[in-house]
Amino acid sequence: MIIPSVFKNFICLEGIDGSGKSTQIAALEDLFKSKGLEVLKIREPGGTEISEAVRKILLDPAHKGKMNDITELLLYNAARSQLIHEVIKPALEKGVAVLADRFAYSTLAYQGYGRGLNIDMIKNLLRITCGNFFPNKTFILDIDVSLSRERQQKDKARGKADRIEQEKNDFFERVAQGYRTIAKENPENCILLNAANPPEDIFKLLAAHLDG
Ligand code: Z5A
Repeated sequence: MIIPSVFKNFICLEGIDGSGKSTQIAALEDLFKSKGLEVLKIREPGGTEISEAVRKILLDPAHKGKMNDITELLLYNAARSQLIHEVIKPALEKGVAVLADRFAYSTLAYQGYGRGLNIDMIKNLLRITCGNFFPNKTFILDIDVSLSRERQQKDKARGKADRIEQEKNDFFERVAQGYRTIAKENPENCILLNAANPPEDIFKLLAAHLDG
């Protein structure tokens, strides 16, 4: 674990694009609400005026081939820092459950394993960015790159691919493998789920882990 987690109801979903994070978060939101909990859904990068502005810079296809890897790393963390201080911290301190579509492990997977930046340097940066705020449980949706691509193509509602989505398959292979490594190295707070299964089956497993 990069940072010991303090808040029980801070849950994160991770995985490559199209692995089904949003689908599982919607089901998780229904479950939490049915238990009478107040729920806040967030997605990274984004969630505040400043973080959304940073998101635009990060994902703009016009910046393809121009953005330096360290610039990218710092921008993701700048967006995250703002989101933590403006939104996540006040919510958790009020007892609201926070459901995150991506958090710090995305940076380790994409900028660390995907781009090849130094893993220990990224972990140190994440400690600075996150302070005490780290998910209590992270569910990593594990999917083959080919299946994730298939799902994206079927998704007619999607517009033009963003800067990160335009990366080649070998980048996403490294990211997917990185997520498996993260799950293996952090068994106390990471659960790897097979995202090729039907959404209802994935959710049953996910919900069972919440009780444990
Ligand atoms: N990024 C980074 O590099 N570093 C960082 O620190 C952070 C992020 C925080 C943000 O993308 C990009 O930034 C992301 C990583 C990078 N880039 N990539 N690639 P985003 O926010 O725009 O989008 P996303 O998070 O990557 O993914 P998404 O499009 O929202 O996908 P998803 O939430 O994982 O999947 P979904 O929308 O739930 O499902 C996709 C489709 O599959 C949809 O049609 C579903 O109906 C279907 N689906 C879902 N589950 C299933 C199952 N189980 N079976 C069959 N079909 C399914």
